[in-house]
Amino acid sequence: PRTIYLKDYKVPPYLVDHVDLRFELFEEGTRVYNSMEIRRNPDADPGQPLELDGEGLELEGLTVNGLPLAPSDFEVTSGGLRIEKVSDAFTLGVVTWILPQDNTRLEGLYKSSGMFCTQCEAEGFRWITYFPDRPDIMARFRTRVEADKARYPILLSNGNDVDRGDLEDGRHFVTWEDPFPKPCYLFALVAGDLVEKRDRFKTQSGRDIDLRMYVEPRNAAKCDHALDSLKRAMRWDEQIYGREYDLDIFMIVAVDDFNMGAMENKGLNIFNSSCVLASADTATDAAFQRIEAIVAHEYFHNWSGNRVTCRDWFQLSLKEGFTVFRDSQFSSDMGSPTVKRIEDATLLRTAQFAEDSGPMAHPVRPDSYIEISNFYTLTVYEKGAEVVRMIHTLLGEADFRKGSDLYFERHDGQAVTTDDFVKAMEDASGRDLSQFRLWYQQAGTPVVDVTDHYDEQARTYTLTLSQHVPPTPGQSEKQPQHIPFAVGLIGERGADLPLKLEAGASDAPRNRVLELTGAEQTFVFHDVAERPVPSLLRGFSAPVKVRYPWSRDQLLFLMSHDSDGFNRWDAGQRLAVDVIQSMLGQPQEQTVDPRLVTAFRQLLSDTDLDLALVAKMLHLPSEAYLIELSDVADVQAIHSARTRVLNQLALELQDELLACYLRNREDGDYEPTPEAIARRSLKNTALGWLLHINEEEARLMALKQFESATNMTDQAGALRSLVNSDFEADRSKALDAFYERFSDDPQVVEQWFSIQAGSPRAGTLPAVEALLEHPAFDWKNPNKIRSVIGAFAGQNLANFHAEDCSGYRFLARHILALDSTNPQIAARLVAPLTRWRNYGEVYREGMRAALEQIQARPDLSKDVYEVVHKSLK
Ligand code: HT7
Ligand code: ZN
Repeated sequence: PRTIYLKDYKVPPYLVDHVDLRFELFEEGTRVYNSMEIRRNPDADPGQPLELDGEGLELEGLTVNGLPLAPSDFEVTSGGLRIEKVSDAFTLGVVTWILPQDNTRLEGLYKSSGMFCTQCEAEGFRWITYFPDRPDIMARFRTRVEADKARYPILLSNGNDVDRGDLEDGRHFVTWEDPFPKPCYLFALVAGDLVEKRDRFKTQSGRDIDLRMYVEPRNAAKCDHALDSLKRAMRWDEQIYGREYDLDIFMIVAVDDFNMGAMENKGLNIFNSSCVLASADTATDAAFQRIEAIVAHEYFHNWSGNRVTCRDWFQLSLKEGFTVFRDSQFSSDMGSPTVKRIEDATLLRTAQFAEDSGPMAHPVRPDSYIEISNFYTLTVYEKGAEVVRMIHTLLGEADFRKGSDLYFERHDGQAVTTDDFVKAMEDASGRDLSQFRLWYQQAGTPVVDVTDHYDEQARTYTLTLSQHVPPTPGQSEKQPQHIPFAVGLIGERGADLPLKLEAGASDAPRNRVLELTGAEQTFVFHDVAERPVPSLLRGFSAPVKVRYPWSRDQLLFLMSHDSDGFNRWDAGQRLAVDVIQSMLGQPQEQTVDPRLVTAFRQLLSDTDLDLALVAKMLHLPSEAYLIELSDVADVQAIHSARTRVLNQLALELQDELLACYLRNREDGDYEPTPEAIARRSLKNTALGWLLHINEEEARLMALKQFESATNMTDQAGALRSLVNSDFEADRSKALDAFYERFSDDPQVVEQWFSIQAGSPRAGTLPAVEALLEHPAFDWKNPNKIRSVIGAFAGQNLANFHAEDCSGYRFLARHILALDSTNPQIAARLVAPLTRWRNYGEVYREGMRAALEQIQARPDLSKDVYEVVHKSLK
């Protein structure tokens, strides 16, 4: 397969101003009529041939200005269509025949539960018709959809519906016109027998927007939360970014078969059902929060992505990093900012740091790719969002807003680069971000080493920060980056001390963002009356690893005194990591440091603390994070050490856990408010811990909660606790009852699958293999694959990394089977094998053998080839 390089970017030789599409949808196939108004690009070298992308298309007709082209005037190539000689401006007509009903890749036009739908990002439009499928071609689209009226009463596309009517043979049509020029990756079409839920939104300038949500009839009662979230997002984007919605209609559609979470098609967002449908009895708190965030994310793309789009796919983070940053600000404003920050940092430190130190490591703006779908990564999305967040920190709220206003105004209707984004931020603020740009160019997670010195005589406290960025594939030498490093100093009585960078300064802040730009820098704080404990990288102000020789006593002190909620949590995590790591390979009888027990006892008993923060602090670091922290991971040893710590804590704190459970049980109607979510989280964590040690009273409480729960968080919480306990009879009874009750709800069945496949106790390999044979499992549905195979390989690490390597062989076998039906999903499943070099020998060899087995298959898709090949290099 061919590698595409950023350095080879050239402006397109031809532009498309207008596209007229007509879809004739039939059961046996779809005919697509495509008429494009094309003209030569005055900025490109003249005399170039016209090249259009196309995959899996049957060409039925080709005309220029209405006249058929002779076969000798064009060539159908493996990836498209080439016309050697064309005039400066002309209309090209293309007719193609495609088979959406056989499309299992879920790219282009396909069928999901009887409805037609599309997914065109990144390169799906080429599976629909011949077209220059690149984001810097922005055209106006007019789309006429024709289909059988009884089967497909709802026919949708982007923009406004401008015409509709009946046709012969029980068919009908609707014509849609999108006034905004857009790249073809934002094109969408939906046809189906769907119910419509309507709502309205009045914009800040007083325009009325029609909000419409389309779902299968059985899901009609699951739309309210998404529509409410949408209205909150629309209001928030007006207030915080001054962005108003631009069309008269905004549509959301839910589909069951979808490769990712959702898609921001102009005016017609398409969602994976699991990321948009919710009701109290079927969706957990986590799902409610995820839906609010994803609905907002897709809506925010209307400006950050659609009105201003990417010049090429190397610039993906331009829209994704910025939009994730915007959605995280939104979630933070809707709930608890500290908790949101903890969640974002956990994801980054567990999974993005792993990506950044593995064979697929790439910069936020990659330099090359084989298959762009493989670059919808945590680095592009989450690290990209952190990069925007650091700009926000460096510029401050007001200048950041000036920068975003300038960016939207300057580039409205254009396809631009991450550099254009940074330039707008520089121009609006007057700051020089030249060194900062390295965050887009250098892969790898910077490591910041911190040393300190307190001079009692001089009353100075000196912090020395040094940084290095480890080598990554293709980048052996790195330069120092521009790192905003927020700090505080905490005095003996637990208060923040003033931070004076000059002696005698008055009104010193108690929180400061130090700007680390050199390889090593020293910061001296004056008038420091007592030896402080440093609070480093407050709020996780940069996506870096910090190394400082904290003592356990210092961590305990930070856990209870740091005014920065994030660092309070972080101190607890570091302490727990230290304790678990010290138990690796130790005998069973080895006891846990009593100071950790005392700290957790305090957390459980202190009723004045912020409940949401306590709920987070009670979570021990995950096995995945402990693996990421190891140079050579021994998964079984990590699993065993972590389990022993959990068991001992639970045994010692039984009374407090029980009291916490009882205190946080609430009656009344379900509400997904931050306070109620925190209570349920605390209660279910306490229950889980108690069942982990097979506590009989907790067993009865779990059974009662399972039987009487009025919401899915409590129902699934009780089920998960039972499944993770040794009460085998209760576990299988509860699993059967749960399935019986919810078997006709695909989203709940997916939870049922993942609770089992992700459980170290219930999800042994034979049990997981049995789930794949279950009648509700469907190899064509990515959610089902993720909920069984993804949950097993991603969460159930003790069983996946079985020392006989059976987990790896299982995964390799299914990746190979999926490669021919859905290469995007197959390639994503390779991820758990890619970091084989960081594991102990048994694991390492087994993972490598699995990768080699996959690599040996001839005709691998580009998707799987790229990940496997780079992993073995
Ligand atoms: N921008 C969307 C990306 C997406 C996608 C990419 C590749 C293959 C399938 C896909 N479905 C959606 C989603 C987003 O970030 O908002
Ligand atoms: Zn996005």
